[in-house]
Amino acid sequence: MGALSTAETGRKSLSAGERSYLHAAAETMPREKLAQLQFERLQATLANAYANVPLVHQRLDKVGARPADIRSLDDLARLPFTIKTDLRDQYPFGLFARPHEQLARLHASSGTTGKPTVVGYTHEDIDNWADLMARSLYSAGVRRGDVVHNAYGYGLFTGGLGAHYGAERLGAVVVPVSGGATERQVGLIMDFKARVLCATPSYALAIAEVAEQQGVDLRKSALQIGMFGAEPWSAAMRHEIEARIGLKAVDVYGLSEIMGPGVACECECQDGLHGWEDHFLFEVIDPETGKVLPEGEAGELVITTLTKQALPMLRYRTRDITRLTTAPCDCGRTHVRILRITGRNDDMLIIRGVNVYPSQIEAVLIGRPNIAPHYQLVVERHGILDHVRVEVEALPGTEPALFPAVARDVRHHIKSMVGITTDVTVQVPGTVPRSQGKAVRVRDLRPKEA
Ligand code: DLL
Repeated sequence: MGALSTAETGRKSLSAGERSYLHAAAETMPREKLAQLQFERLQATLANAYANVPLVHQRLDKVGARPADIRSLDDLARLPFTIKTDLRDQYPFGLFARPHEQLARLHASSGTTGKPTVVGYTHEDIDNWADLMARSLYSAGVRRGDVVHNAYGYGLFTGGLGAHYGAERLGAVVVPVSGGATERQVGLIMDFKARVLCATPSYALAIAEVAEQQGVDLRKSALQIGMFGAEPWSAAMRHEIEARIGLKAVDVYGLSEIMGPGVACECECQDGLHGWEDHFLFEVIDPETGKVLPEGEAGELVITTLTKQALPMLRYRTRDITRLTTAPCDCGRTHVRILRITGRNDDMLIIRGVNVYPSQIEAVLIGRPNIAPHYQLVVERHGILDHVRVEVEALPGTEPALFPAVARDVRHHIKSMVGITTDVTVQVPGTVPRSQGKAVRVRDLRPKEA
């Protein structure tokens, strides 16, 4: 699973006495006991969804998998998948299993194409979410009394409020800055002595850049832990951020359809993200055939919620590509680990037959001489073939006369490491738009299918 060496991370391996958990009984539960708990909770979830969500009722009837027919976790594969368009088709509240009187909150995706995806929570759902995000923060090393600078966007996006409630639940001190006004963020991080930075990896990098421009050395700040997620990021990006800010960058995963941030998170071992199995069931399927893949094989992550009341999700196809392992983790947690998410199915580019995720190109760009870690991929159609142009920035101070040679070097390395031919344009610093949340990595200029 590509564990980081202790030399790279600066950590020593854990002794038994150093292992610590927020919810020890739940996090270290023997796997057989965990499976039993999951099955009980799955039955309750099925009963809830079957009784209260007409679409689920119809679908389970149709395939002959009513709640009573599901007798063990092995029967999970008999349940139909839920997909993103189900939420859109049932806009806004069609998949909700609770009336408004029992709801506490709604969140929604921005919905750049078509209708947004709306998700809802009861008070108990919000409570569980706070617990799981607190658990995630704790497993990453965050503790009571830590100042948590929360630069995830507040609002309909689940990042801001999700991290906020989790940090408060843990007993940390939250600074609810949200994204934007980056100069001010740098000042607040320094003045309030934040130990923890919550942000998308691309926004963390934007903060680092602005700090450098202001002459502020974040490596000398109190920051020690970054809780980064909400978008794919490469291992190279992790090292870049760690070097520029001087903290340990921790990967946290989640999605609004399932809950929000805190569905899975790295522990101090940083060898995959523990998916919190007392609240979710994780499967990996072949995205083409829908067949469940054996542990360790790469495919699409599918998640079933086990405790969600307002929006129970059965076998939700996340479109995120990863692998699972239940091999013991040095931290002593027994919960499954998902490997770093390489990318989303929807973001995959097929360039002359080669499947490519933006994060693979990112991994090549970061660390190449004279290149800054700011890039966009422009996809165009040339005749019948798709073509990628990589727009990347030169490091500040690089002579413009060198740009063509730098572009040739990058092009060569993308070809040899990713296997695709690209055009590379090296641009002056500051030309690639900086993100304040999820970075836009791909500009797709291909004609839309009629
Ligand atoms: O991004 C929730 C979140 C907020 C997670 C803050 C982590 C931190 P959505 O906006 O619904 O929810 O987007 C979910 O973002 O399906 C993945 O494609 C991607 N994603 C989330 N976390 C990671 C991660 C939030 N750690 C979608 N690595 C997911 C890679 C991630 N991709």
